[in-house]
Parts: sequence; structure tokens; C-alpha cells
Amino acid sequence: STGKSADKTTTSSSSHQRMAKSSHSPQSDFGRLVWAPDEKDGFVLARVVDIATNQLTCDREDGKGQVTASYDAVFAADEDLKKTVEDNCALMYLNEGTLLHNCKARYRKRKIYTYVANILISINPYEDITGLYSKEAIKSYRGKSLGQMEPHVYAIADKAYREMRRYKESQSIIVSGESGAGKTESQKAILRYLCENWGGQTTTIQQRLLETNPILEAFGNAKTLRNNNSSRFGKFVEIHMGNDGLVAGGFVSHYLLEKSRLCRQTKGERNYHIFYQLIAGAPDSLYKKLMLMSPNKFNYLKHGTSQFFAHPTAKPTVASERLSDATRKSGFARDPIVDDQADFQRLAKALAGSGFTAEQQNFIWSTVAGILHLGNITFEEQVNDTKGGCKVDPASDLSVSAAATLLGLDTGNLQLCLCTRIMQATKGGVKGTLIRVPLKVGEAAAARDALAKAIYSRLFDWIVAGVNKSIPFENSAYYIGVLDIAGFEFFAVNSFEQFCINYCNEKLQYFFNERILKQEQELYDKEGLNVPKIEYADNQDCIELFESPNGLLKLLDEEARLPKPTSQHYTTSVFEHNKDHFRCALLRSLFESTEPKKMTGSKLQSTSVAAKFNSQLTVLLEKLKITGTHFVRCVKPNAEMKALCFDGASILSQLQCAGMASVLKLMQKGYPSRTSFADLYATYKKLLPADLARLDPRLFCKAFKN
Ligand code: AOV
Ligand code: MG
Repeated sequence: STGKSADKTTTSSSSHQRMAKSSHSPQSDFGRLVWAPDEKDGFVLARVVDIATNQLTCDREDGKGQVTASYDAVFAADEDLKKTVEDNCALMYLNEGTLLHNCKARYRKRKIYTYVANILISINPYEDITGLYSKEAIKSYRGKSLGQMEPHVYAIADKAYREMRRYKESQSIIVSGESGAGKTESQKAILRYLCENWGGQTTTIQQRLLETNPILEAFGNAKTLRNNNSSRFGKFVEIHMGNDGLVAGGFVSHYLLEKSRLCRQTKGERNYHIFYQLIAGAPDSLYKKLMLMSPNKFNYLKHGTSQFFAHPTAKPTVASERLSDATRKSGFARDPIVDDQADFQRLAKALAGSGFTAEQQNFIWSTVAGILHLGNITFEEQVNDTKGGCKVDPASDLSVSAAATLLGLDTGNLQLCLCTRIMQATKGGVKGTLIRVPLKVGEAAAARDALAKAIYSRLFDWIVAGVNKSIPFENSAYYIGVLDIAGFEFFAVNSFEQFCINYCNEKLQYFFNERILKQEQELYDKEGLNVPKIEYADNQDCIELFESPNGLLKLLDEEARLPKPTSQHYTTSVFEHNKDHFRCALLRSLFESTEPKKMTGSKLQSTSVAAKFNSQLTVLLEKLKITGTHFVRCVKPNAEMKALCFDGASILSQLQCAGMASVLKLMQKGYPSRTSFADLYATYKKLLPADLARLDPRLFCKAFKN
């Protein structure tokens, strides 16, 4: 087989991969060392002691009793357990059990990267591994084929670069994994690798490309319960290269910034980093000008945790009057990556470096602070008002004037707009005059929050546009795009945003299945290789549930167009049209927990957000389809964010969800490695008789094989 997706040689064994009854006689399984399922560790080492019609019984090697399981759930283990391999395909047995064991044994030795053929598995170490990302490491991977060096995300970046040059085709690196698995850190490492090795003549462009991260993270990342620096938006970062193979510019596309976080955070989570950075890091004069206060004095910050972040080595230097009582008591949250005060300085520097003028920076600070003051405006009922209207609570007069000043609005006008809405009466198809309708207290509060969200998301768009302006790519020939989206998440209460994030993750998994599993098998068929068909867990059903003419997205849009949409009605119509899909109770609960109020409040918005997101996703997938693709599967090792702690069961489930078990099956029976005729010819021609060496590469390989 020839092809272009692999550039290293791995050998695939033809041994049995699971204890399937059909593949060998039961007697041969007796006494065999196996990986048997275990609730806590994923798999446990055991020996087969009894073979029944449908199941095996095994003695655990750790002496903790027996495991009885179906043939399908038990996998052959290697006798040599100390052996670890850089590429899982080099193992004797290719199955979930050996994959998990190999990853675990490597992780213990602080080797966080492992290949399965061309796919890189990366397990978050939650600590800095000395030298792993050093300048020397960056240089050492340059130009090396996969497999020549220890597995590394740099090797994947290099492969993408070499294939871009070789096939004159843009490439994508798809980084996936659940929240906190290390996607964003991988994306940054890839960006650094490409900029360091192939930075153009001018250092400005590469510098600016690298500055995009602190800027976007300040406004688009937040502390969540899963990750102290969680990306609350998706991005596709294109690093453009000229014909000379040097970095020529870049472009960032962004997807679906989470807006609900702006007004309210779950307990223990925070709003976007920028708010805390500004409060912790603004010089005194700016702090005063923006009328800032400690986080627990702002409604938009106080529901979550108002803790600041500091680097573990940093002394708590945030001016003490800026610390809330809560923060003073609980101290600083220590994190090697997030440091509010230092990050503010870094952000200001990055903004300046990316061409944001002093005036533009001031505009940013004022807008951010203005939003905080806007959030502090509260309302009260108008006494003697028959229409049930409201007015700004006099206790928040200062907040109104601060918000108006900082956002460049007229105070009176802001008050009026928050407490009323404009309506146009229509009579007999003729539009009448505009009238102001007073709002109730709750409606005014919703209007205030909607305004804050609209301002913030537009500010974010504007900043991304500004960043893109600073990295123009007129001289681009090709690009390497790195996709880093918000990872799959599931909370006690899931909002529309989780719905979209998870939909996007399903789409990407579908793309992975198509690209790796389906197309690979189609290639085997085309080349007549007689590889038996490999069944894999398909998620087409799930995609259809979202996208079909009666799917979740279409019905949501329809619901929103009704005069009185409700969650109940939506849920009913979803069930009516998709009963078959709802065998999963978990998915059902996701819809049942939606409160009716929320839907009505944001009705127009959710229609457009869903539709916009859907079309953005379509554009993204079209892009991915026409580029060469490389996959990095990030794994979160434990829920506690603890260094080097390997939670086997959870890791196994992540590897399965990422399709790795199916890939192993495919590699077991198929061809994990391939090379071009020309490369084989070049390697062997010197060693062979002259009459063979004279053949053209394709015939030469044929003769060679015979
Ligand atoms: P994510 O992007 O996958 O989550 P991150 O890349 O933000 O996850 O990683 C989470 C945290 O894990 C980082 O802030 C680091 O502290 C640590 N970490 C990740 N990779 C490494 C590494 N290679 N070496 C050392 N520490 C690392 V989300 O954006 O929440 O889906 O939405
Ligand atoms: Mg991230």
C-alpha cells in the first residue's frame, strides 16, 4: 500500500487482540495472562482459570479475587509487562488493555506522549516536565520523521510542516479531548514550534502570532471546576507560510464564546480572567479612573469565587485594599499558568505589541470596567405606576453614572433604555409609531444582562479582528491550522452552551471516524488488500439527532419562532420526532432540566446563535476536509487536576470515546504504516542488482515484493 499519511515504519503483529471465542480454541486460553475489566483501574492483570460458553473467569494477579467477564471484555496481555513502546502498534497485542497499560507505564516515567500509528496521545502531566519544551527540544525535532525521536507534539507539528511542503497542501492539526486535557497547551506548543523553527525574516510577525494567546485567553478563558484556565470559546489558528516555507502571517477564527458566564458563574468558578487581571493589575491611577473595587463588590463577579490567581513562586503582592474579605481569608489560588497580576502586565504588553494603540487599550479597559458597573445596576418598582414599570434603584445611581461614563453613554438615556423597550404597533398591516413600553423589574434586569453580554461579545469579536489585523498573511502559500475547541463537558445543570460545545465535539469525532476509520478501509478496498471489515462505534445517529430536518437544531429554531415558545413544548416535539434516539436517559435529562423561563428570555438570540454556530461549523469542516489532517488526542488523567495521578477507568473511557480502540482494531488487521514507492526505491536500490535498480520505482517495488 502506498499513501501519504504515514511517515514512519511500525510493525503490526497478527496476534489475537481480544479473547474472542472464534479466534482460537478455548483450551489455548487457559492459564493465559489477560487484561480483565476493572471498575477502578480500567483493567487488571489476571490469568484465565475457567472457560464457559459465554464468559471467562480469571484470577487477579494482585490476589484480590476473581473477575468473570464476557469474552469481548477480556484482552490478551503481554508477558513482558516492563516493556514500554513509543508506538502502541509495536506491541505484540494491539488492544485496549495493552494500550492503557503502555500509556500508564510511560506516564509513570513522565513520558506523557505515546503514538498509535500516526495519532498522538497526550496525557496531561499537571506539572512542568524539565526540558520537555525547551529551545533545544524545539530544534531537535526539526525535519525528523515520526518515530525517529521520542513521541512529542513537536513531532506532529513537524510532520504537518513537512507534509505541507511535500504535498504543497495546507494541513490541519486537530487537538481534542475533554475539558482540562491539555488542548490549549498543545496548541500553544505547536505554535511555538512552528514560529521558532520557521519564523520569517522579521521577528515581528512570529512575536505577534505568539502574543495572540495571552490576549485571547484573557478575554475568552476562565477558571471552571474542571480547569483553572478553561477556554470558553473555540478557535482555529492558521499559521500561514510563504513559498519559502517561512511563517508569513496568521489568522484566528473563533467560535461561540460562552456568554452566560458573564453575568453569573457556578459556585467555585470565575468570570473571564480579564476582570480579575484588571482589578489586580491596573496601576493605581487607572484603578481610580475606572472606579474599580474588589471582586466581591461586583454582582458579575461575586457569585462565583472571587479568588485571585498567583504563580506558586509569587509573593501575594496584589494591593491589599483590592482584595475582598473572602479573598483575604482564602488567600490566593496558586496556579503555574494563571497569575492575574502578572497576566495583566503581559496582556498590556501583548496588546501594545499587536498594534493596539494606547487609546484602543483605554477603550478596552473602560469597556470591561463599564460592564462591571452595569452589572451593579438594580431596579425597583415604580410606585403608583399602573403599568407595573420600574426605575433604577437610587442605591445604584453611582453604578449607572459609572457605567455610562465608562461606556460613553448618556446617563439619562441609559436609564431610560434599561427600564423600557421600544415597540412598533402594527394595524392592518401598516406599521404605526414607535412607543416605549415600561419594563417590569425582572425584565429590566434581563435587559441589563443582555446588554452586558452583547457588549462583551462584540468587544471579543473586535479584539480578535484587531489581532488578525496585526498578523496579515498576503504572502501566504499554505497554512497549518490548529483546532482547539472547548472540550466535551457535562455539568449538574447544562446550558445551551454545553449543548453547542458537545455538538461540536461530536462533529469532530465524526470527522475523525470518516478520515481515519472509514477512508482507511476504503483505501484497503481500493487497493484490493483483503483486510477484513472493521466495525467501529459510529456516532452518525447522534449527528442526525442534531441535524436532521426534524432534529434538535431545526426544532429549536421552530420553537423560537412560535408566539409563546416553552421548553416543555420543545421537549415534547423533540421526543415526538426523535423517540428512537432518546434511549439514553442522560441525554433526556439534559433537556428535562431546562427551565422554561430561560428559553423565552433569549428566544431571538438562541435562534440566531444556533444557526450561526451551525454554519460556522460547516465552514470549519469544509476547511478540514480539504487539508491534510493530523490528530492529537489529549487525555485528562484525573478529576482533581493532580500531578501524575493516573485514573485508569476514566482514561480508558476517554481513549475509547476518542476512537482509539477502533483505531487499534484497524491497525491490528490493516496497515499502520506506508511509504511512497520513491522512498523505498531510494532506500534499497543501492543494495540490489543493477537490472532491478534500473526499474521505475513502482515496478521496482513490485519486483522487490516478489
Ligand atoms: P484544555 O484546553 O484541554 O481544557 P489546557 O490546555 O488548558 O486544557 O490544560 C489545563 C491545564 O493543565 C493547564 O493550565 C496546565 O496547568 C496543565 N497542562 C496541560 N498540558 C500540560 C503540559 N503539557 N505540561 C504541563 N502542564 C500541562 V478546556 O479549554 O477547559 O476544554 O475548555
Ligand atoms: Mg482550552
